[in-house]
Amino acid sequence: MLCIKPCGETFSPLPPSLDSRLLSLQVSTLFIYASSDKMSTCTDLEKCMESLIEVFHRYANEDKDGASLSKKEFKKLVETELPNFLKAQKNPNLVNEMMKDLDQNKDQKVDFEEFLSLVNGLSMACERCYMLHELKGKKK
Ligand SMILES: [Ca+2]
Ligand SMILES: [Ca+2]
Repeated sequence: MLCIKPCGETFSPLPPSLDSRLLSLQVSTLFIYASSDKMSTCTDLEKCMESLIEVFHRYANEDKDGASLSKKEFKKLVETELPNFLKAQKNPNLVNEMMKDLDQNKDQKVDFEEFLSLVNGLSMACERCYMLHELKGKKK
């Protein structure tokens, strides 16, 4: 059973838009939760969050900088984790363009927050397809 576990002792700098005290409180709650024995009580959403964190770090940790994805790491993540999405695209330069779009602070790397905007965008697109599908199903 997957569950949120502590992922390290250091955290990347918090975006100024977030209340850092609130966030650290939430993080410590996650730590308490992970260290309890109730591993089987993880909800679907908690499992999703853990998967996002794990997938990101699986690729980000390939070089010395585990806090962000280099261009090479990002390419590998997209090719491995989003093969169907990639197959449906016809732009051979897509991965490079995605990276450029996501890299908000222009440091040539994709950090977790920037990675989340990819997940966010793709999830919203998928949800639209899901709704269309639902509507079609109801008309029948
Ligand atoms: Ca890295
Ligand atoms: Ca960046």
